[in-house]
Amino acid sequence: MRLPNILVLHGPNLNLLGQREPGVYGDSTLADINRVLEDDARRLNVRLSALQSNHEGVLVDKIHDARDTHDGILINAGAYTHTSVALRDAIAAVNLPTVEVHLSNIYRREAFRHHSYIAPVAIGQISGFGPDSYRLGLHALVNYLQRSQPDS
Ligand code: CA2
Repeated sequence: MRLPNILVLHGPNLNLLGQREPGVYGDSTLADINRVLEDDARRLNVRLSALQSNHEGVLVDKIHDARDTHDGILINAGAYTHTSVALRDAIAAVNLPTVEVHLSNIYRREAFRHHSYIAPVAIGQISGFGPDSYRLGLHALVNYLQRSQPDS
């Protein structure tokens, strides 16, 4: 039986985490977040690969490729959350269980951040817990996969 394989996607500007605006996004770097997720993945007995891109098309291509290689997607689409029909269509097209996460609570922020194009095609959304949003999202996604594919 092969282990479930999770794709973690980080969208634009998240490469700057820990280097700018610690008041909004905290002081963890993206490498810190990926390291914690990799530790959690080992404990949860799943495989995990992570990618950050500032380019919408790169993220779309990665989602398409995931159709044949991955079982679920954990995504912080960054600002593309609020703008990208292309990312939403890609997630809908591959039909992989997807959890949307945000470091900040997008509903406590500017009105333009309150709408997500991703949310309607995600199985759920976690927002506002800093790096723990990713960890909670990973646990939720793995639980979902175990419930839907109990023998894998
Ligand atoms: O809270 C989140 O995780 C967001 O997805 C972060 C996005 C923002 O556009 C969303 O509304 C909510 C922005 C990521 C930018 O990351 C930075 C990190 C350090 C310095 C500047 C930006």
